[in-house]
Amino acid sequence: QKLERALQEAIETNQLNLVYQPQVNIDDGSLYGVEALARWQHPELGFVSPGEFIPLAEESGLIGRLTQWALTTACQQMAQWRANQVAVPVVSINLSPDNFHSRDLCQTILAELSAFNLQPSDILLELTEGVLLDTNPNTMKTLHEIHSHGIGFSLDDFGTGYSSLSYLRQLPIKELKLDKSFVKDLELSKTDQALSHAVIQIGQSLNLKVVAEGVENQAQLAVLREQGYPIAQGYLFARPLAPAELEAWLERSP
Ligand code: G
Ligand code: G
Ligand code: NA
Ligand code: MN
Repeated sequence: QKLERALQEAIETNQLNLVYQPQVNIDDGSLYGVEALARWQHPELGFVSPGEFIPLAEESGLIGRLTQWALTTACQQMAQWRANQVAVPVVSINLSPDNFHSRDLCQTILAELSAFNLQPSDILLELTEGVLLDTNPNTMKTLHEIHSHGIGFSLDDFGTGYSSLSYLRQLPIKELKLDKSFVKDLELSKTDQALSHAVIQIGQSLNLKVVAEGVENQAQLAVLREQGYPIAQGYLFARPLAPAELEAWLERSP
């Protein structure tokens, strides 16, 4: 309850910030895009992890405002990078299932793009299976409405939980993210190698971009490259970075 109040205040007073994790083209190491991830540094409580405050935002009905804040902040940052000729091709923003219950999610997103003079292709929206399992009638309608404006979706944490292949038929998805649990022991586990292979096959057959998450070492990257993965994200390349850190990272990268 106390934390809930604090989170509400954090959203209102801009106490949250976004960090951006690079996603790299495996071929040449160039930047494919970045994923925006929320961080919360509370003046007394210190660092509160998103694993704690995102579920809290979802349970307490604050997720609509948190997402609105994330959309504004990410779009503003993207516009600033564009103005300063910092080459960030696209920013991925995480959405929660409840965001699709709002009747004006699509309008909200279009308004942010317009306010910062961005194109629909400048952002990508990350969905989790929770969105797909949702039986709220507004969810599919909103998803297709957003898609009709040329905004793309990425399916996060692919391969975990209940994410099923039939979603790939129903949904306007352009990207899959292989969950990091499959990458963790990839260089050691024949089973995980078989599974990551199956996922890239699906992606290639359906013409989807496939991003491998949680890549931490060269051995994992070698397996992914061999299997034909085009894009990777993980500590091997960079942790999630503050904007100035990302700019410095870009100066050093190919
Ligand atoms: O950054 P980290 O990997 O610790 O994030 C933990 C979890 O919080 C991940 O599942 C991530 O998707 C989620 N998360 C981080 N930032 C946001 C956000 O802005 N919105 C939503 N909905 N989830 C987020
Ligand atoms: O649920 P989602 O996939 O959005 O969560 C991304 C989370 O993974 C973030 O909290 C981010 O900090 C974390 N992350 C990013 N790169 C790595 C990595 O290489 N290894 C591990 N273990 N976690 C990572
Ligand atoms: Na994500
Ligand atoms: Mn993920």
